[in-house]
Amino acid sequence: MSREELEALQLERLQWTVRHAYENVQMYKEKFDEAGVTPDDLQTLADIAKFPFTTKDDLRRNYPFKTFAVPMDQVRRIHASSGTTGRPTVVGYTDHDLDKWAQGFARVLRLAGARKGDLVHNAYGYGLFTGGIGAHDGIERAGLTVIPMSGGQTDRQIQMIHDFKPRIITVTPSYLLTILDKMRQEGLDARDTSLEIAILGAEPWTEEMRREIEEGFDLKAVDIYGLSELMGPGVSGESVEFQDGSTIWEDLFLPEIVDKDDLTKVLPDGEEGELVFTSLTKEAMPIIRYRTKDLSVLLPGDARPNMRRMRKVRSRTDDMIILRGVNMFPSQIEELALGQAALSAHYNLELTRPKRMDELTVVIERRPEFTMEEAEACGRALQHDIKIRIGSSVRIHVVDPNTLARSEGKAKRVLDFRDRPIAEYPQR
Ligand code: DLL
Repeated sequence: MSREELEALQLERLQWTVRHAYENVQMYKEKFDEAGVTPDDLQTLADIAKFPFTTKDDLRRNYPFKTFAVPMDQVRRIHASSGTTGRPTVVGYTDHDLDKWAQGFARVLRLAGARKGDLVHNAYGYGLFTGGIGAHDGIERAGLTVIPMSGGQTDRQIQMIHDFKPRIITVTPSYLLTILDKMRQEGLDARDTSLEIAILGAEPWTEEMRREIEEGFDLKAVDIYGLSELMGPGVSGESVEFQDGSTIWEDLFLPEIVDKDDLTKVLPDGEEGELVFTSLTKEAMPIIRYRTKDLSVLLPGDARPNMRRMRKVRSRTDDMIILRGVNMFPSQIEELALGQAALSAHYNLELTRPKRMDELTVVIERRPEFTMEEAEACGRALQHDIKIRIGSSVRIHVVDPNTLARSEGKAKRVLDFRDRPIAEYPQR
C-alpha cells in the first residue's frame, strides 16, 4: 500500500472510530460535547487535533466497563493493567479486535526475523497482563510453535530453553537478564543456547542493555512496544535488519507526538514529545487520543517504507526524577552505569529525604568477575560521570552479586522512601 492509500484508509477508519466512540460511549459523548466538537468535524487526518485527549484517569473513572462501545455479549475477552496505583485500567476486545491484535503481533514476529518452523518461548506473564496471552495468539497466528511458559520459575525456563531449543524468546529485557544471570550462576554458557532472536519490551531498556543481552546470549534483540489501553504488545515492532526503532502499524493506530509541556502543540516528525495514539479499528473499546506518557519521536519508515517508526521509548514523563531541581531519567543512569566494566545491569535507584534535601543513591551490583575494590573504583567513576553528564550529585553504593531483587516481569527501578519515616530507610 502506498502512503497515500494508507492515509486514505486511516481517514476512513478514523471517521468510523470517532463516530463509534461518540455514539456508544457516554464518556466520549461528554468529552466531545464539552470541547465543542462532533464526529462531523473530522474531515482530514489533521482534524484529530481538535478532539480532546483521553487519559488513564478517564479510564479509571469509568471502571470497569463503562468505556465499552458494544454490548457485553460481543466482548470476548478482558485484560487489565497492573494498577500499582489505584484501580487497574480495564480493556475489552471483540472477536474482530482479537483478530487484529493477533495480526499486529504476527507482523512483529515477521519483522523480527521469525520464519516457518520456529519455536517461540513466551516468557511474558499470562493472565490479566496483556503480554503473555497477546504474544501467544500472535505466535499462533504467525504459524509458529508457541511454548507458553509465562514469567517466573527461572530454573524451569532454563530447562525448557535447553530441552525444547526455541529459536526465539519473547520476554521483558529485565527478566531475560535474570535468566542470563541464573545460567551463569549454574555454570552454563548462555551463548550456547539455541536462541537467536529476543523480542523484548513492556518496559524501557537502553542500547547498553541491548548490547549486554546480545553478547550474553549471542543473539539479536529487537524492541516491541505496546500498551493495554491500545490493545497490548504488538502496536509496533522493530526490524531485525535495522534495529533502529519500531514500525508502527499505522493501519491500526494513528500516532501523534505532542509537546510534553504544551499538549496543544502537535509536533512534526523528528521532534521529541509525548506519544498519543488513536485506535482505527477497535470495536469494544475505541480509544481517542490516548496520552501514553511515553516519550518518543516519529521517524520515517525503514523495513516498511510506508509506515512510520517510533524511536525506542527510553522513559515516561512520570518516570522523571527531579533531584534538587535537576531532571533525570533512570535510563540515563543505566546508560552511564553500563559504561563501567565492573558494574552490572542490576541496579535500583533509592530516593530518600534524610534532612530537608532529597538524596538519590544508586545501589548497583558488581559483576562477579571483579573485586569489590575494582567495582568501587568504577562506582566513583560513575558518580563523577553522573555529576558531569547529568549535573547531579548522587551516592553510589556497590553491593555483591545477587543481593538485589530480580525481575520476573517489569523491573521496578525507582524505590521512593521520601515519605516514609527515616527508620524505614534501607541501611546503607
Ligand atoms: O507492557 C504491553 C506489552 C507487553 C508491550 C509485552 C510489549 C511487550 P502495559 O502493561 O499496559 O502494556 O504497559 C504499557 O509499558 O506505556 C510503556 O511505558 C511501557 N512499555 C511497553 N513497551 C515498551 C518498550 C504492556 N518497548 C507501558 N519500551 C507503556 C519502553 C515500554 N517502554
